[in-house]
Amino acid sequence: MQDKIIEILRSAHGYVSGSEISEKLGVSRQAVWKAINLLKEQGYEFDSVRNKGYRILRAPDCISEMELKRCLNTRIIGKNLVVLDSVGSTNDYLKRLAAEGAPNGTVVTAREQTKGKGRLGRSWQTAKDEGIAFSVLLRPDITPSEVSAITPLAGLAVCRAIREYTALECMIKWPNDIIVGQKKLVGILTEMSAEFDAVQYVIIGIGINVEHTHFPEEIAYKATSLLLETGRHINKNEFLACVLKHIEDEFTADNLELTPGAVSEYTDLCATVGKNITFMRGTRRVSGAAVGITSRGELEAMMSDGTICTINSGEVTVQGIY
Ligand code: BT5
Repeated sequence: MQDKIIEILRSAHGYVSGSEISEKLGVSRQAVWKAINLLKEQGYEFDSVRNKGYRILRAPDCISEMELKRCLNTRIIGKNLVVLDSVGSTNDYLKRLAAEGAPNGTVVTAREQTKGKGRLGRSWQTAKDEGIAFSVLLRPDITPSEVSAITPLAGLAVCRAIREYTALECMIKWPNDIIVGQKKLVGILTEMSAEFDAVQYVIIGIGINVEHTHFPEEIAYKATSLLLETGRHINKNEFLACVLKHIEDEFTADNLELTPGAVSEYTDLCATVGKNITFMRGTRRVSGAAVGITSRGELEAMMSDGTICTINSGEVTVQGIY
């Protein structure tokens, strides 16, 4: 009923009285009043005038199921949508749903994560309503060796969405960060469940810093947010819908390789390519120059002897970036 009330108020020019709403919905005025109070709790603000009725002043700033659904323009990604107030990790929550058979494209997002995860046991900080944290479930028909393209494809989609929505010239730090200048704006954590030679599902978890003006001391030197970079507040629901649309456009192809066009776009947006890097080769840390990206999303490095080495995972340190 709450979504219907919002629809009625949005399509009206001016105020709509409680009795008009209750008539339209076939419910009591008391029920309308209760629903309006619930909407207030979710962050909606109304102007209510005696003898005139209600008018929406403001939709919530925070991620809200109703607002996000209103903005969504996708066919698959987010059609099954779970919006939580608080969760340990959206990736872990979605893993449980995936095990219970949740469909391809299911999205879990939360206003707050209390145990947000980075890679290799590291943590991801998401204070309430400051960032956007969400996870997308994919059930692609691929083998585990093809999974390496997923994080770069997701990075490309998020980078495009940020550029389109905010005009910010963000770049990708291979394989899973989006940066502005030398600071991290977005982190991506891809996890998969595979059996023998088949991938059962993949979960792409994405954390975007949006409203932060301060970060905990240990990451303050290397973290940034959309607000810090643009000086502007954005509508989080509209922006997340835009990111999900770009993710859908990237992941609806059967083949999860980067097309030649995507390789060239990624290379242009990749802050790692063209830089000196160090990375682990077996048990040794070696250095080289990042020269390109393969169609599987791997990083190519030229070694001092002129040979090309392909890196598909692990820690890469880029000279000049955190
Ligand atoms: C990542 O790992 O960057 C992956 C982050 C993925 C977060 C999303 S949020 C939704 C979903 N649910 C989850 O539980 N996780 C995913 P990594 O490359 O390992 O980077 C982690 C490191 O980034 C930390 O050790 C910190 O140094 C730094 N860091 C933590 N929080 C940050 C933040 N908000 N902004 C910038 N840097 C941060």
